Amino acid sequence: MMIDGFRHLDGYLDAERQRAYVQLVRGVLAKAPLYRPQMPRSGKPFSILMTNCGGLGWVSDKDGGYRYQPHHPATGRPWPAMPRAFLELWADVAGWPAPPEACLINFYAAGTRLGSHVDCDEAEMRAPVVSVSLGDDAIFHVGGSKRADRKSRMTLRSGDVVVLGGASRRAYHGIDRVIGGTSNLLADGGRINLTLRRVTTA
Ligand code: MD6
Ligand code: FE
Repeated sequence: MMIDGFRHLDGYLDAERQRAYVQLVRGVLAKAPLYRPQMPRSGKPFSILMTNCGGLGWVSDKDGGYRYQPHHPATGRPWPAMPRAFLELWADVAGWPAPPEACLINFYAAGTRLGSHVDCDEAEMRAPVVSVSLGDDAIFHVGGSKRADRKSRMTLRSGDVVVLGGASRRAYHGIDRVIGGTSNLLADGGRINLTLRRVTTA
């Protein structure tokens, strides 16, 4: 039984909208380049690259740990504005009255993974997180509120949207593997994941 509040909207974005999203992401990257975050304390580099758009962005480094901040850690500049299409997607699927404040952009080269985690750095934990997959297929897992809870696994394909709301908002989830050569959307392969988040309770 899948945890309450989890939704997988299979094929939500058609090919044309996927291409439009990639162009929007490229526009963000031109102002806010991908960078490699570090684990808190150990300073171990992430295997995925990140950037953000919106008023706040999620960052992590050795000394500061996991947090939201209004500027890019490498350039010091404010994050680029969130594209209107991302705000509209949130309005269409999130079921939450306030707009998202952060869009974390993750880039995965083929073969990379993201360890099991709970997104819990947001003050507003009642709002869902909305996720968009672009590019190569990924094996995604979602379990329960305890790390050891039984996990369900599914393939996230380009154009899929996932909503983690309700109880699933506090569920462990992650990416086991990105499978190279499964999509032509990104010229150089790999996978982009967008996660739209409400951060503050204001
Ligand atoms: C990914 N997604 O799909 C990683 N987090 O690459 C997440 O970590 C995630 O898909 C919160 C809500 C939905 C997600
Ligand atoms: Fe997550």
